[in-house]
Amino acid sequence: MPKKPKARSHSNHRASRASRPTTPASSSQRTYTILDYRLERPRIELRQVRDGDTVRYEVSGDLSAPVPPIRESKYLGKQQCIEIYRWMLLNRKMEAALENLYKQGKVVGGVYFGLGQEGCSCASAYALEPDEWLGPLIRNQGSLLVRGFSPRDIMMQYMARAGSPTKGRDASSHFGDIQKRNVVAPISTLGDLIPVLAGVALGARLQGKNIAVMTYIGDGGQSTGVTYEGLNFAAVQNLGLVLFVENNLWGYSTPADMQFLIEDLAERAIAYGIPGVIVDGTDPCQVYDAAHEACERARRGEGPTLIEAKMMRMKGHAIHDAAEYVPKPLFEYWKKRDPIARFENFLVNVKKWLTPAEHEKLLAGVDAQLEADREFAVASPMPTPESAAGGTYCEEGCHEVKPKYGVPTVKSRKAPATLRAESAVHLK
Ligand SMILES: Cc1ncc(C[n+]2csc(CCOP(=O)(O)OP(=O)(O)O)c2C)c(N)n1
Ligand SMILES: [Mg+2]
Repeated sequence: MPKKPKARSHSNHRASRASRPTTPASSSQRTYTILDYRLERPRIELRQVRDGDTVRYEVSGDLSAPVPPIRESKYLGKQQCIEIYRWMLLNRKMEAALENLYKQGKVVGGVYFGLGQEGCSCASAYALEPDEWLGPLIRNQGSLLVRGFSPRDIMMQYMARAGSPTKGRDASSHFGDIQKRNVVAPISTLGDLIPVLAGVALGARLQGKNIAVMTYIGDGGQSTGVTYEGLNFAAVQNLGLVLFVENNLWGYSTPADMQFLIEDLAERAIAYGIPGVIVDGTDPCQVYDAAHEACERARRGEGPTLIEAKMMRMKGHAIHDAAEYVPKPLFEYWKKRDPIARFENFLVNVKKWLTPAEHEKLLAGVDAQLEADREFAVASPMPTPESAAGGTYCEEGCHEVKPKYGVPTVKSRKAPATLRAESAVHLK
């Protein structure tokens, strides 16, 4: 029997708010708490400089700060860390293969990369249970791998092959799987995934189960109205939404410094009355720990969490963008904080969980898998012209939506007399 969600009274609900202020009786000042897992707080600023008609950015701050170590996880053991590392490698090497396929003219449309963000994508999705849900964005190809899509699925999708998840009818990242992998297809309109995922959590609750649902938004997309609406809805309904704000310092060519004035986007959690957490997005252990704690909170029916992951988009917005507007010293600073190189050092040299020989074997295994998938994808056929009118996401008959977690626990009821009277007034 699925566990029934705990009934909650209004007052319980208020008490569970994790970002409630503390106000000493003698003070008129309130303080709020934002958990910050980072071992380093970069102090770097960008300044826009105008030279006639051209605009460029200058960077200042402590660019020679020492690189922080990986923060040991409270929850992950040896095997799990190695698994996450493998997903990160597969993510990076798959994207390198996609770049080559693009240069060979085999990709239809553009290609998006998550270079520098692999630790965040992979370690966050790793915290979900198989029956929970993910709503990825363009930078989260690593999350897709963790949820069970293979590199060949993603390669075929970009090459618009008949065997791709959308059968060659969408050549970009708009694909998911609501039957097996519980992945909601990315929605390009930034922020729109948030209310959709909140709705998934609500649907599961109506079927008697509190689940964690995870989605992402960038530093730019976080300022959209629908982000506010979706997260606020999840907050007041105590829905198990885990929202990763991937602050990669750029939205297209606009630096984060020109998008918002607050220091940390996690601070916005305070306005929703939910916990806000900051992690170093280049440290998979920090990402996982924050994601795991947020998922556990979600499963207890305590509501959403906003996690800001700080990192850097190490390429342009997509393959067409050479990112020349990004100051070179900023790239150099973040290159030293490469998530894969640092996690490798952690596993091989610090923890000694992988011998150099085991590490080589792991790398060779990833390369072999990618080569086999690349060959399969390249050899796979394009869709036939006569199939063009078929469905992109589904075929006739697949619209039947069955409850996944149980029979809905809410039956249709007659509205209370007060509500009926109210709607009668509105309708006049
Ligand atoms: C509502 C909306 N506005 C604008 C766009 C166009 N757009 C696509 S990606 C992007 C930049 C997003 O930046 P950010 O949210 O920081 O994510 P990142 O690309 O850095 O991961 C914009 C403006 C969009 N897709 N949706
Ligand atoms: Mg961004």
